[in-house]
Amino acid sequence: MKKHAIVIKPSRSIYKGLTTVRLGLPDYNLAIRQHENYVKTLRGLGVDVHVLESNEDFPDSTFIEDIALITEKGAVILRPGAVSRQGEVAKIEEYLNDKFDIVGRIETTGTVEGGDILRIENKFIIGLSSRTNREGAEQLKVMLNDLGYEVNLIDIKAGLHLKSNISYLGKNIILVSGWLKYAPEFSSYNKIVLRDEEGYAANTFVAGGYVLMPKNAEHSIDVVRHAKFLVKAIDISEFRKIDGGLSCLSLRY
Ligand code: CIR
Repeated sequence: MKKHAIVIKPSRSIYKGLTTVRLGLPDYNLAIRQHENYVKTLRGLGVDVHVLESNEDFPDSTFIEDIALITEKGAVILRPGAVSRQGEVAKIEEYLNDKFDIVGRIETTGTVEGGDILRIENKFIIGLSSRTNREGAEQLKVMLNDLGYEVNLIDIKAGLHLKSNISYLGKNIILVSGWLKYAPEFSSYNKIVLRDEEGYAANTFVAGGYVLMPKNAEHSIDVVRHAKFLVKAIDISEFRKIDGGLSCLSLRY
């Protein structure tokens, strides 16, 4: 089980974050409180969380998952497809350099965002999206294959990232919504399917034996509990306003 996480505090410019939804502008003070609660919740579940100071020049920099990938065999520095996010990498690279064996970097003109990298046991599935291009995905595939992991690529049919609509909960079970419930690439998994209106709740992860779920996704929480999982619900309303889900707020390893 992943026992460690790195997070970055939200920046004051969070209201300028990229978004595809019309839920209003995030409130900085509330985002800070929700972020503190996210950290507290993870710590309460036994995760050792390292909190990095905010990266004020970058409104989306709290979504640290998009910038790097950490595996038990080494880390990869990613290269976001969103041009406004590419400068986020320097600060994280500096931090990770000291702590991890950096096995590679996605080089221009390849792009990969962590939201498009789904890990299922020893397999990685990389989504080709508006943020992750084939060149970047192929670069990452070579690096991960060299480390001994299996890698498959999948075309994203809808949503910002692959993981916007899917998470792996363990024991061959995936949580899915939207187009992914029909994707043949996932036909061999047992599925917990969420309603499309709460599709964002499919972006999550397991920590300390609990599935983290967004607080206002009540139907989804019931569905996951019904499937015999323990659920910890937390409020991330301010991050949702700029397309952020539970997984993108931390880099877990
Ligand atoms: C962006 O558009 O890049 C941010 N506003 C949201 C990133 C969310 N990242 C993720 O789901 N992995």
